[in-house]
Amino acid sequence: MKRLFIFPAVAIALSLAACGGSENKNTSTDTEETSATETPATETVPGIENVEVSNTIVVESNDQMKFDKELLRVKAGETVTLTLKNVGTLPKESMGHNLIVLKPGVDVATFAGEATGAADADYIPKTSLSSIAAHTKLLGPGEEDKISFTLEKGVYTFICSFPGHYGVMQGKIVAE
Ligand SMILES: [Cu+2]
Repeated sequence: MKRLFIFPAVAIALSLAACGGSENKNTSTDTEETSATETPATETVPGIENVEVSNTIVVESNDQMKFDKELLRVKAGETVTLTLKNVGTLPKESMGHNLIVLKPGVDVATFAGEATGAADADYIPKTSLSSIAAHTKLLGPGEEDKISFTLEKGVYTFICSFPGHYGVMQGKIVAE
């Protein structure tokens, strides 16, 4: 309940700040504690120690909007062969799947938003090609696609870019 009473005070403080008023003697101290420290460059991926290193990967996708693997571990600098299978039966137009490996540091939500607008390009947004390390084509039921690529050391996020899927269809590839 306290929040309800604090709120108007914050609103007043904000409006004073917005006006650039000279009477800012009560400058709030609570803004200072929000200075977050950046996460370290080497991301740790919980559970990756239980995954075998393999550069030959088969991932299944299904009508439940799921990948059957969410953690992959590969040798950096060597060719990775990845096969994506769509083992579902629903039509491609409503339950198509692909697998896109994003470069480290790419904002997943932003990328997925761009992809949603790229229906005519199988949800591979031409405006964001520089964010993509590798990708399969968009698969309908019973289809599969095999791709080869090489990753430098790092942690990569992979997603399905079909609209609405990336939230649950995503995982990590650790190249080491
Ligand atoms: Cu999908």
